[in-house]
Amino acid sequence: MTSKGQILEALKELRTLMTLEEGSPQAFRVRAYDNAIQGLESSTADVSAMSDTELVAVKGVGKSTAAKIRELIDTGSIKKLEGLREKYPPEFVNLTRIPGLGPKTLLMIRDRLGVQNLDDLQAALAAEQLRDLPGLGQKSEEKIATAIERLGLHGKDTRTPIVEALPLARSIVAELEALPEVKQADYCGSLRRFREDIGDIDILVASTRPGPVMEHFTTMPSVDEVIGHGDTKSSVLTTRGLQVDLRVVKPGEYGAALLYFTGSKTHNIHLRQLALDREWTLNEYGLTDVETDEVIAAKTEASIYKALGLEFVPPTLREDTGEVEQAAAGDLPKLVELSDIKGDLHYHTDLSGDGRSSLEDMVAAAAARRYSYLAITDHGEDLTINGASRKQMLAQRKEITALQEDYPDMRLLHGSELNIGRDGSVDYDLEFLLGFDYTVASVHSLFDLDQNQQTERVLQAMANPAVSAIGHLSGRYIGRRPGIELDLDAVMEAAAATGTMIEINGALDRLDATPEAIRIGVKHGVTFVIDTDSHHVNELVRMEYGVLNAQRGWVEKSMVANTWPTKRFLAFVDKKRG
Ligand code: DGT
Ligand code: CA
Ligand code: CA
Ligand code: ZN
Repeated sequence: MTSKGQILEALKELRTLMTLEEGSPQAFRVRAYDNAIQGLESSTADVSAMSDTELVAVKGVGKSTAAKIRELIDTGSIKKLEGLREKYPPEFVNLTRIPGLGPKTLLMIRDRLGVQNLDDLQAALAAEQLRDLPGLGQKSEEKIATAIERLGLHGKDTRTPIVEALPLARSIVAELEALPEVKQADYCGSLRRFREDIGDIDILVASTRPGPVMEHFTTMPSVDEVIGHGDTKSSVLTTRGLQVDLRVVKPGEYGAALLYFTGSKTHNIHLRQLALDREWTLNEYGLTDVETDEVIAAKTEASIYKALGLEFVPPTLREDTGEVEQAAAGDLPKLVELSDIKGDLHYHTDLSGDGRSSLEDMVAAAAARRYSYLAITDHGEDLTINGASRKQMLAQRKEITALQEDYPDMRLLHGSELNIGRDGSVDYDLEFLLGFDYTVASVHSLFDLDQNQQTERVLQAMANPAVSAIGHLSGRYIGRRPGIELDLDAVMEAAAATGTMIEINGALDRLDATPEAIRIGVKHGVTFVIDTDSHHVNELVRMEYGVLNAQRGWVEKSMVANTWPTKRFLAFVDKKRG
């Protein structure tokens, strides 16, 4: 059986490899895969059981993609995909993450210099070989070297951005859960802790019959190579070069195993110390009395924390940065949760050049989440191509006012996502800006300015009374574009002082502000807002990711403005506007 998750993984891989093959993400065939992926992601139908006609009827799926999906379902693989994998191995594909190395440039470098992987590329840089190639120069060499350094790509332990790992892990877990032998399955490790990048995926299964589970796991279509195969433990490498470890344990030991394999290692070591203090041992099988060999707790994580005299520590906090001490004192932060969220305040429609759903559809999608308020924030006029003119904004305001009548339970706010210029100025003029109900201002350009200049421009933007929040503070794309450099103490202090909210953007390839920045914000008493930055009705799910990232920054419900009732939220926004 081929699951929907497997189909989506295959299509995503095809999209990535076709970008190299065609030389551009804008190529017709690449966009065809993009459309198919988006169409399938928003369709609730069971793709794996569809006929060819039904497949083509899915929005975005063309004939040729439908044929490939059919081939995968019928034969377990796609010939085209296998050919592309041979041509572009994972370590080569990984190089596409480096800014400045587009597909065409990369292929030329491979062609001329035989560069196949990061080591080769660094050797070529060291030998100053890139500067002699067409379209490249000494400047490009420096830029590439800096990007490799700042993205932490060097070394053999390359990490995979969560945006690639999470869908794969969820798809594997869903598949394993469907096996009759499996009682429970979860991904654990750094992914469960919601780290932004992960070394490998760790999957845990509760079952009394590990054999068939192992068999299924090692023969999944996404498996390229089995690198370890035991009775209860296997490791595989996926076709995209990612390692996945599987461990099967007895149902009665599931909690202990989940705790152990979720980590972090330092959190585990701290817990084990607490166990030793009581003359107990803690390992992946349970919490045990050394003297009597009696098992004190093993079945659930909660029972183990309880026995150790600790509050339950959510996975997002398990990094041994003070959470064990606070759990012992009964003093863990009251973390924000998805169910606390009452609105979304960074939200695009197709009025933005990069928006892909209509105002009507976007508002309906928010209403389906039972939000109490929603700010529509299409791009301001300064963003070339994507921005909206004053005239367009005023027309949209009318539409929103009319639409409001259909949604008595959700307050619609008219906002805009402004662009922070080099000097910290933003789009339009103050009078026009104050005509909006709410704005979020973000950096969309000049990522290479130095720390002083970046800090100054963000401080200037926050001093603007019409700027309600700062969007995706660092501007990073995880593993692809390093964030801007900021004096975070200065920024967070000013955010608190001016009543400017700091956004926690839930886009899985951003997760921005970073947990480190957020924690500095918490220290300064900053008010946060958790947003999805949705450009399509599919993207509202990002709220869950934003909340998890907020938790990694130790954010409590009370610090998040969009957990507040409408009146209190609006009063906070209006206070800054004077
Ligand atoms: P990663 O894969 O580098 O993103 O990070 P993790 O945290 O997923 O680490 P991984 O995959 O090496 O191991 C998964 C979990 O297993 C880890 O978080 C804690 C546990 N673990 C692994 N090795 C040790 C160890 O030597 N001691 C203890 N106490 N726990 C370990
Ligand atoms: Ca791991
Ligand atoms: Ca592992
Ligand atoms: Zn946006």
